[in-house]
Amino acid sequence: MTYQTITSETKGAVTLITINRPEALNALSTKVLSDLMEAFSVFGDDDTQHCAVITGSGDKAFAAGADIKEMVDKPAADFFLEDFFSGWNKLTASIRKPWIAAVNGFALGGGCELAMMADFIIASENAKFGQPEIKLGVGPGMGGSQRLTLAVGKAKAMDLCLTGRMMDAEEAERAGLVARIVPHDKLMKEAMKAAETIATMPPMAAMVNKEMVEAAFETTLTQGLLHERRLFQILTATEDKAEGMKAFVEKRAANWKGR
Ligand code: CO8
Repeated sequence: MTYQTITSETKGAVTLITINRPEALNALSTKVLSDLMEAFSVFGDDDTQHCAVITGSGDKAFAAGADIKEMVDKPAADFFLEDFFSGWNKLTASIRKPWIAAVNGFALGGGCELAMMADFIIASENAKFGQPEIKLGVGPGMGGSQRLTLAVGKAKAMDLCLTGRMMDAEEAERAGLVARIVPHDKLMKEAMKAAETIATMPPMAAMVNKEMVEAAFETTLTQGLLHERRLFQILTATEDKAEGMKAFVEKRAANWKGR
């Protein structure tokens, strides 16, 4: 499959997706969204692929936001009638397998929002995060006001959204936005290593663990605990549960069936 604005390659059981518009700091145009939709659909349908990594091409940016040049002359009615940006919600909802954002530089506006859609973020020490949309006369449109607030709390989310300032990798990690910071030149190696580790896990259990954690953002503690317990109980019916526990007792490596 060839794409106009991204590349997608399989490396063993990991799919590496790279936003490839370095001349526009990987700005997220409508075409990037449709290419990502296609690439993630291929990833989801491929039984040999168990984790994905998304990053930005070049050394400077993961993605510097939604494509401002695409929005500058667009009438308000078109934003509404097209339900502009709603495709990003569909994209996120459609990805059932784990995926990691490897943030190599600017992750601003929609770029920060895309990174937050991933299951977790591994950041280069050069990464910079922000929601600077206020400086354009708008606000986050791809989930930033919600996901950032859930990730870092009201105080910092308000600070970032209202001042439009950027947060460096250290601050982002302290705030809980980023899972790990790695040296810039080791970013892809470390992100791929994390993805490869996930890809060695029993695939249904990986999908279910993702769903369990996601539920924490959607529901009450009582409902979430029940949801977790039921999912746990469903996993106990899998061949991989039988194999995983038997392999532990027999002190050998497990041989996953993926069901
Ligand atoms: N969209 C389009 N092009 C961009 C974008 C972008 N978001 N960001 C950078 N570019 C382009 C520049 O225009 C420039 O192109 P050219 O060479 O043709 O002039 C090229 O990338 C390089 O950028 P700079 O020269 O600006 O590079 P600098 O190193 O000087 O600055 C920055 C880097 C600080 C990242 C700067 O480019 C910048 O501030 N970018 C914009 C960041 C931003 O505001 N992002 C938020 C965008 S809006 C959004 O994401 C959600 C909007 C929600 C709207 C809701 C409506 C319903």
